[in-house]
Amino acid sequence: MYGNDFAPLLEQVDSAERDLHAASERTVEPGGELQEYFDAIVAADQKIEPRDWMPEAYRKTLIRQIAQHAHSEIIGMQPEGNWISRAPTLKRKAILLAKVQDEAGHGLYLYAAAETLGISREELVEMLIEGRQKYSSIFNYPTLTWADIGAIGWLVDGAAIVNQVPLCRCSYGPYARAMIRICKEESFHQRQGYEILHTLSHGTPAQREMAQDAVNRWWYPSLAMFGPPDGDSTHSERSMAWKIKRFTNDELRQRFVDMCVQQAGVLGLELPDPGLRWNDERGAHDYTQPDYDELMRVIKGEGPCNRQRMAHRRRAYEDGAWVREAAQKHAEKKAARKHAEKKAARV
Ligand code: FAQ
Repeated sequence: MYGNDFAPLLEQVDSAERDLHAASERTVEPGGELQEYFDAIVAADQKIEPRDWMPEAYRKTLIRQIAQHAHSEIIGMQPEGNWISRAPTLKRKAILLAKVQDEAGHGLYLYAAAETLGISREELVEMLIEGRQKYSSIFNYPTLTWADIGAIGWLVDGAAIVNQVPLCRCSYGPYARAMIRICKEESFHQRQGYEILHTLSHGTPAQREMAQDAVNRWWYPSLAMFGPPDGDSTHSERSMAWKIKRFTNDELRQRFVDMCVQQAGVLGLELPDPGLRWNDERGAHDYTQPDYDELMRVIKGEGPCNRQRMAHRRRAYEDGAWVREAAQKHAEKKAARKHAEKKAARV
């Protein structure tokens, strides 16, 4: 039922994990300048770790990308959370609840990975709330029907996996390790969305129509998730030289299109692109590009739901202030008690 493109993605994650272990057993001879050592580690496909020297621009790029990724996971809970109380069955509700909780977990791994670069979680959350850091454009579109939950799983999680499997080989150790764990979970997310759409597309004519409508609305925003075309991508060249990114935005977008065509066939749904066709010469599908002006407008805050998403996030942050204060006081009391016990044991 799933088509044949899911297993290879998971195999790639397993292979990245094996290579990560193997690389940690190879030694790179230290010596020379710090920059030379950094370059040698990256060239040898070993990992830069938090204790290692790294160029300031590398550190800043990682903070920007990992933070944007973490914020996306947390804001991404909103469009799906919208359907938890309206899921059609108890089973669907339990699955969706678990998925949304997984996204929260991904956000936490990623904030923790960013913190290893010398920035605190409080600073990162404040930067999001003040609009100084971004989150993925995709989460500024509304979820109008239950089929949108299927389309998010299939297309949005699908695009996320295609983008993130190569990040399992990122040169920064904490990010690469977080991505291995996240990708294993994301592959389930994609399957659950696919399964929702499969059920709807094989249901009543009204259900089928709902599934097709959702795919029509989510297709181009999902293509835009991969970022601007290579010619307009400001960070790709440098990020690829540092082996943070392993493929360009356009390469990954193409990979996603090729994967979806086969899976749409199994679903019996159409991808809403009259220009979509196999190109023998390129060994890939030709397709219509998403509207990149729309992408830029959404990134700048002009998407259909930007204001709503940010208002909700700010409110949640303010409402949670008492929990953070209570947890902080509890931690202080615990530390003081431990300190007193240690002191008493010494006398
Ligand atoms: N949205 O030079 P590039 C998920 C910005 S997680 C917003 O090409 P780069 C799981 C970019 O930041 C989805 N902004 O940038 C889930 C830069 O701005 P700046 C998130 C975008 O970094 C599923 C400028 O445009 N995934 O879905 C977007 O080399 C379901 C120039 O672009 C990640 O974050 C965009 N779509 O490449 C959760 C993966 N595209 O900072 C819940 C990690 C570009 O200069 C439910 N990130 N920009 O002002 C990446 O792989 C990269 O950061 C890219 C962008 C590929 C997104």
